[in-house]
Amino acid sequence: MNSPLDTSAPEQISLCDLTGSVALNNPTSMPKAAGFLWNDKLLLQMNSRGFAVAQFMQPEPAKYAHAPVLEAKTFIQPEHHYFTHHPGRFFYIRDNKTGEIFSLPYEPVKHPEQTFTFICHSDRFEWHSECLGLNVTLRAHLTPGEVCEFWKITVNNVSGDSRSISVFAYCPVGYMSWMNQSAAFSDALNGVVCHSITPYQKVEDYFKNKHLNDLTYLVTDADITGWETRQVAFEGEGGLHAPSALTSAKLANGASHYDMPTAVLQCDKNLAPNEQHTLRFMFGPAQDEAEIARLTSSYLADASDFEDSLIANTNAMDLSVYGWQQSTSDHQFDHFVNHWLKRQMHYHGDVNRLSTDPQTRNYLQDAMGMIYLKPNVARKAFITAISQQLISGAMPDGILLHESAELKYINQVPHTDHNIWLPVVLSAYFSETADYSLLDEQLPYQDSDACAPVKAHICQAMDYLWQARDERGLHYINQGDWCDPMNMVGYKGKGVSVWLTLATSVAMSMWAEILERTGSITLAKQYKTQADCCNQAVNKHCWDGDWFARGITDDGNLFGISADSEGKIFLNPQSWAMLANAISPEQKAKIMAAINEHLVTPFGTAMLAPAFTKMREDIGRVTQKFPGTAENGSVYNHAAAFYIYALYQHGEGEEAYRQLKMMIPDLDDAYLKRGQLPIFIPNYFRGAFHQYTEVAGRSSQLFNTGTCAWIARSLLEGLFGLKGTTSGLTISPQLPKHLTNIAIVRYFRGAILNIKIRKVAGLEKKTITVNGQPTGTPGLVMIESGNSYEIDVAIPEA
Ligand code: CEZ
Repeated sequence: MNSPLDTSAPEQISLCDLTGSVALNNPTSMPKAAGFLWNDKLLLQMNSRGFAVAQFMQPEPAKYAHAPVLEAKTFIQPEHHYFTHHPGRFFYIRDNKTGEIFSLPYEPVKHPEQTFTFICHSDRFEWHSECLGLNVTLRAHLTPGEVCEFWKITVNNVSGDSRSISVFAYCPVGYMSWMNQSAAFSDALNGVVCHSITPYQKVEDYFKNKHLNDLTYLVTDADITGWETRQVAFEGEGGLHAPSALTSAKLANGASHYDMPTAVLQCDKNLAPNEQHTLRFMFGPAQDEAEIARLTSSYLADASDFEDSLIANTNAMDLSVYGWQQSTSDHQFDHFVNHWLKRQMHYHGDVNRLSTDPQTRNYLQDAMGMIYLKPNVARKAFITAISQQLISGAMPDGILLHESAELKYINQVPHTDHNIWLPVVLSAYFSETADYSLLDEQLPYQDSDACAPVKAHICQAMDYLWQARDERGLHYINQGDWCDPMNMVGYKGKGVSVWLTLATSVAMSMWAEILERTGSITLAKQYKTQADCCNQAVNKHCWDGDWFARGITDDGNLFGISADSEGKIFLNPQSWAMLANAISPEQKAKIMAAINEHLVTPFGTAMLAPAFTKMREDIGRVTQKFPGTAENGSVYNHAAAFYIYALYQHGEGEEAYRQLKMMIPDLDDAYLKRGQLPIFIPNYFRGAFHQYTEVAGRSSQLFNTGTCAWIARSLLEGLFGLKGTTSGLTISPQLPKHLTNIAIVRYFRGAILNIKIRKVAGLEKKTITVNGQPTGTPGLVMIESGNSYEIDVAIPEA
């Protein structure tokens, strides 16, 4: 490992320079700490101790290793609970002379004397452990295009004596199906194959299911001395930390006939002092044995093919020449942004959270992150989404990404905000690319034969928002807006959302600006006037004295106000009032003070406070979530990111940076409380700081979140102040006091910009030179594709 980047980190965690990797050196200090790998068909979340959550696409998300009970089919859960029989990838090592065992990663044996390091690299997981005189390295990776996990274990005899050892690769497969499940060893494949039939009852499902990948395999290149495929026989009376099967010299080679399947392979080896032995395994789902045979011959016949599959993954995960690389005096922050933030943005835009019907708002905001990395991918996503608009102007609740995909779960609940995201994300797209030709693309509708240019589609989306307001000019909420579980504010058809009214205003202003830039002056004026009307309506009906209310219920009650004992203040209406420019300077000061007083916690800014402790039937199921989790008053990072962006829009760079650092903090002991490695921004940290102080700050461990695209936008447009114009870029950085010098390499419209921003004492106004020459218009730099530019920006120190 490289030298640690920062010594202020708690000793359990270390960052490695250049590689971007993060190491955890203790299996008990953050027991749920996890990382994730993905390709376009498969996602593998591994926690440091060996538990796994894996999903693959066929094309709907499915599992190939199951928990003992059939799980509800829904999004990957926050704060995942693990239990001994939870799916995992485990390797028992046995000293055949003494019978002693230990296991990697750490579960199930949890040997008290074993050393432990878990390293998350962007392309692989690695564990290092020493126990019983054996030094073991375990590695896992995926490779592009294959639905398969690649595991490699190397055991090195460091004891000084000759040793006889057995390695048992154990991948619990779990309860596959109540209709049909079995498992057996296959000589031809050199591994275990578990068979199942996905349960169904409707005859039409037979024809759909017969193409599913119902096999789960564990195959190896090693010489096998034994195997077991019955979970109960393997575990016996000993329990997973001391399986009965490991008390015999050789596994019983049992076949499972409707017993709960498992996959255990035994490999024996005599090791001379300092001799090491490497074994390779592949684990995953398949449709048939021919598919498994293809995988083994492609990757297990020759060790170099196995290594090449890792190189392919390393290359696929390398984002260094996309977007930007930053270098400031805040090394930990740079490290996170350059490696992990971009990776998480890429994950969202790449695989759409492993869904075939992403929620429209998620799909569009995830594509917003892609604008900065691969703008063509974002463009395609916008075209896909807009082509599914309804002729009424409404955007659907979810975007279908596959011909057989259907709107499921939350996408069957009518939400009212989807239209607003179009101009919001397009404004970022045009700033980044100036590709206004997108506006002229002729696109269809979901429910009509008509076709219209994108520009007309967006106007229709705005007009639809405009007519969905009540007599006061406030936007109806129906069964939810951005906040999914706020499902009972307006289900009777009257309730309105303050946030959505303000978001409508933001969308219309952003759209007006785009129209103005492309010469549609009259239309631009119309939408600008409509935005102002929204702002006036909110100010007239929903200002509570120190902040804005969150909405008005079906029964006409304002909520999210000082008179409420729970859910007094919500963050989103405040940030979006700032974004909508719906506030006076006095209101802004009041809002920021109220947020500081009621919502800021040591772990970030909560989404609402105090968290609800009982159901409010006029607000909805958000009030039933456990106080301080998810939308019920956690530090819901997506909402906190809106606030950060709003602060930058208002020139509040100092406070914006403080907020950013609460979300992406330096490594200090509070990390142990958060319980998460600094390799992604989680969906939330527990809030309800005053109500449940002891668990406040705990990470959801969930890496699905709209946050990252907004953090990227905040950094680029806000902190660095680099915003594209039709012909180039404006430069208006907002550096906090303690950052005096920053350097950014920015990949922008085919050019490479090497930008240095420095504060100069005594300087009166910003000066910019490009390749040594002062710029004509202050702050504006012209850019041509294919060129590279040295841009020096001097700003006053104040
Ligand atoms: O899902 C997210 C949605 O994917 O919640 C956000 C919303 O804007 C995103 O589009 C805020 O509500 O159904 C539930 O109760 C879930 O809690 C979801 O609301 C939530 C989860 O965080 C899953 O990511």
